[in-house]
Amino acid sequence: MSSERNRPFVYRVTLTPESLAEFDNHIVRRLSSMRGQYYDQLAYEAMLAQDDVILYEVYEIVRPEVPGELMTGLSIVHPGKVGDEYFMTKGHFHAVLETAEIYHCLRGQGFMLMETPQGDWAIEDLLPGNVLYIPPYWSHRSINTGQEDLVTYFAYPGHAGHDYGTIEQFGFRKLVLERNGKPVIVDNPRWRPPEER
Ligand code: PAN
Ligand code: ZN
Repeated sequence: MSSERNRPFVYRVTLTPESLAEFDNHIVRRLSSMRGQYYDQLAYEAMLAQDDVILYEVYEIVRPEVPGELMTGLSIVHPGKVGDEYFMTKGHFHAVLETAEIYHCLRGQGFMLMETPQGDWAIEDLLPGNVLYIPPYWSHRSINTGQEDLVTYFAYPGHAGHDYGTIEQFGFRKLVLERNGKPVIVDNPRWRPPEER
């Protein structure tokens, strides 16, 4: 395949088993890889004792990690909650902060939570048909608030890289929780402003 990939190529995002088999990488993130990330740690441990469920999956078309290339693929966050906090991705800054990303929502419903190193934050709807443009410097986490898979198509620069450490340590400034059957945005008690870190 790789030699063919120095020429234009097509792949599909139809989510059929055949189309998913066209991707180079399939990354599976389970509950056990998110220790410390959900605010209700008792709910987390109780759930993990039952089953190490799959929270989300990523299908990637791998390209050289250099400026000028694009990393593209599908992100699929499954429906569910840990306590009253919705299933979500780990979230990250790009290692090269000066790199943007686009997400095109194909299915499901949810949010993208975003934050800058200075602590500015934003949240946008992920709904079918929406294209979200994430400018350079904004970390991002997708959150599934619906009853079905939240499927997004992403594209970002080949050299962007991923920095998970800051988010692992402090989380995002906000949490998205379910209250009376609806998503609400609340402060994350674990978060600290940059000057206090
Ligand atoms: C996406 C994400 C994907 C999984 O490809 O990597 O949605 O989220 P985490 O990487 O936070 O686990 C992307 O934003 N790449 O840069
Ligand atoms: Zn990214």
